[in-house]
Amino acid sequence: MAFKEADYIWMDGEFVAWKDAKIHILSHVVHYGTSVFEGIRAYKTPKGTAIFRLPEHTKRLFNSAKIYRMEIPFTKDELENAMKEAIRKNELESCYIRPLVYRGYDTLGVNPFPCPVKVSIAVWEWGKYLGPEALEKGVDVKVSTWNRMAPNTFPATAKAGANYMNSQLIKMEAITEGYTEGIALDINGWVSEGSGENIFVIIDGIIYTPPLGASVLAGITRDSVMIIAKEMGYDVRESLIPREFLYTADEVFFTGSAAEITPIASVDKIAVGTGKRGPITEKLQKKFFDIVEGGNDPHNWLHYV
Ligand code: PPE
Repeated sequence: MAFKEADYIWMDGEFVAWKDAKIHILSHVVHYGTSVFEGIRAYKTPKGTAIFRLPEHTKRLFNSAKIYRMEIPFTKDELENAMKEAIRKNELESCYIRPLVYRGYDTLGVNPFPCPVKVSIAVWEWGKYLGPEALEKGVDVKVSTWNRMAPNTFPATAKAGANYMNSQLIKMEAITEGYTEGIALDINGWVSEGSGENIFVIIDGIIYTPPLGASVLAGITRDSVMIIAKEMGYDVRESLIPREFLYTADEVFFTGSAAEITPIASVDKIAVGTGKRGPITEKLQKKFFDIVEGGNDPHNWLHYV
């Protein structure tokens, strides 16, 4: 699944050709993982291309940078305009947007302060994250032998590149063993999240998701689904989730900008419910896509480019 390359990438205020979007091998980020980033989708709607919850993503990017003492040399407005411009410049109707803030080239050594803070924005067409049939059929997952990071080690609510080394361990183990994705427990053994998704569990009509204290990213899709579900009349609870609920739940699904709302068909080869997409998951998906693709947007979550 190689890139569907676009034409231009925005780097520090200018557009460069996709193939020329390069940095020096001794950039701080290459050696020490010194980056924070975002993942955002823009959808084709009846009224044109729109970016989903752009200010919320931009805010999270700036907060991630703040945690790592990186001063972004652009304003939020400038970056939001650059994201829109990148979509127009590449003439994309729908795409994924990847803003990246990183420490560049100056000197090596752990101390990052001498290295300049750089910013890039790439956009490209990205299909269904967990496979073309995942949204309808669901995915088979395993509980990872790897835990999510402990509190006060790697900050989980910062979307930092380095956190994704943990995600890669979870993902590689899952793939190697024939699963599509892994679910990590937190350091105390409670359900945390997927390698790149938040998780929801439905039991007797009540919708549960782990609290932010369970080493999860404060997902923007997670937040959107909680809002939508409450509006649809469901009882939505942030609650510690014991591992075994994954096996006995009626429905389990992932959320994420890339994964959208993806049902989970089985966990550790135990079928979730009937082993098919559950009815509440389907209703939430329908509502979500009615907003992002249908353009029926009561919350003003769509930002037209
Ligand atoms: N947890 C993790 C660890 C995570 O990476 C994501 C997004 C989420 C939860 C969901 O957050 P949100 O997108 O705000 O709803 N993962 C991004 C990167 C995936 C990748 O492979 O790269 C994404 O979905 O864009």
